[in-house]
Amino acid sequence: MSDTIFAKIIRKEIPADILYQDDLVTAFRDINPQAPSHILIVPNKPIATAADVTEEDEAALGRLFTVARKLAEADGLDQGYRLIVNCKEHGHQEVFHLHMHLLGGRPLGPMLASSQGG
Ligand code: DGP
Repeated sequence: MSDTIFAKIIRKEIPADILYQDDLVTAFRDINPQAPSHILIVPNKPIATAADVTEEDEAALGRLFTVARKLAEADGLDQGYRLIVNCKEHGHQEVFHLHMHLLGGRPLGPMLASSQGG
């Protein structure tokens, strides 16, 4: 797959507010925050979308959740938060390097806008 902006952030070739990095995942603040806390947690391996995951990715994908929990605690999100993974066009995915959004710091409302229907 082609390189993405997130691959460059993981390799520290372009700046980002990196909060956490280990052998499997990297976490950094979203450049266009939709809530007081808006963090992206990404596998270091460039998996394009949620539709491309395989069993060999399970360790990194599990790590997304434990890092999300730690970063939520660090940001004081004790009243709760939302974890989102957008997938391809209908999921409104913009960066094709799988990532988990961690959003919190205010009531986030229903998951989808009701006017968009089912
Ligand atoms: P998605 O629609 O799920 O693919 O979300 C992509 C997110 O990535 C979006 O919330 C904005 C964020 N983003 C895009 N480019 C950059 C960047 O260069 N730096 C950072 N920190 N975030 C970015």
